[in-house]
Amino acid sequence: MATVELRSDTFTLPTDSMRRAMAAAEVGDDVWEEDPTVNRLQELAAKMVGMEASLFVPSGSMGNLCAVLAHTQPGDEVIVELDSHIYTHEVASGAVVAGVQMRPLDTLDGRLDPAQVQAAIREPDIHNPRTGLLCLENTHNLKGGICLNPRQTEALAEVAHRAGLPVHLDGARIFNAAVAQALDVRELTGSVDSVMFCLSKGLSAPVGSMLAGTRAFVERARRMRKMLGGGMRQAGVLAAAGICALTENVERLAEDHANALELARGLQGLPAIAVDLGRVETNMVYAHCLPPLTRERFVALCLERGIKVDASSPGTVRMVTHRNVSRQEIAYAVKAIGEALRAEALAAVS
Ligand code: TLP
Repeated sequence: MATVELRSDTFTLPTDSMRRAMAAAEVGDDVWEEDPTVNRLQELAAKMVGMEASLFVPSGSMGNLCAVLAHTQPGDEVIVELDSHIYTHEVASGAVVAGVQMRPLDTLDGRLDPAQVQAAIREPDIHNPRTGLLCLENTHNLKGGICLNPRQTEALAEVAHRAGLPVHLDGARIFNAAVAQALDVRELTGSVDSVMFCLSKGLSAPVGSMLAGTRAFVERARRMRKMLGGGMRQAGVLAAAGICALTENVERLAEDHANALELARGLQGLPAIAVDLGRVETNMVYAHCLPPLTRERFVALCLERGIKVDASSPGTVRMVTHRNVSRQEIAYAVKAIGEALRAEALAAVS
């Protein structure tokens, strides 16, 4: 039985052109900043997001941590959204490694409100931690791949900047946000001080993320990357795939978004799950399991039919579309999941 891999866009496999570029890559020692392919990727990435410079990092998590380290002092407070990846899925690295305290703010859909951020900025007082950074996430993973638009990003950045705070954007899927809104990505990054984005998700590179900002910020982040053990040597073989990711695979993200909508439409209205079509803005579909259907049972029903879904959040199941899931596989998943849930519903009443 063929597998339909919907657990994450991190499962994308490198393209043929990436493999060719990797084999042919010119390389050097990147800790010495002498890998020409890494340097080319860093220049390209910085230009694409409208920043002075960028740094190739092994993962999105390391990129976010380097940003937190480079922007803050130990004891600072960092304003984050309650369900943000930085707060929930990075093993408390900000607390452990950067020595910062996270200040999580709850939202309905992942979009922080400027007034809420304003209210969370600490007054200078001997008792208070110093607010040191605002982190945003676009697209917002746990809230369903929801996008911030340029106006929302600017309004949030303005509140932070007025208080002298830098803004870091976890833009792991910032190109999904740009493509979904038919924008140049710079419209989403122009008002923030640093942005991390992943090459290894929908863009299909095997490894790596970029952290971009001012030249001075990137130099601080480079030291932090070295401290964390992320200084790589002949990393040009990986950077070559990253260049393909950015030059060949951005526009096609629209196909993933169309597939996610198709999947959500097909699952909507099935017994025992709830899918909010209004939240399907990019490449993710979250299905809430309604009792008596449990998340574990839903995952098992899918797996019996060769469909792999992600059950890492309580009560919900995540399905992510990407380059290695075709429209035919989406049609198969809709049909197979529909049949399974209808059979379950029938069994429950008989
Ligand atoms: N997200 C992964 C898992 O860690 C949940 C996924 O499968 O979606 N920011 C955001 C918004 C992310 O979604 C991720 C990865 C990261 C940062 C971290 O990137 P990596 O996995 O490269 O460390």
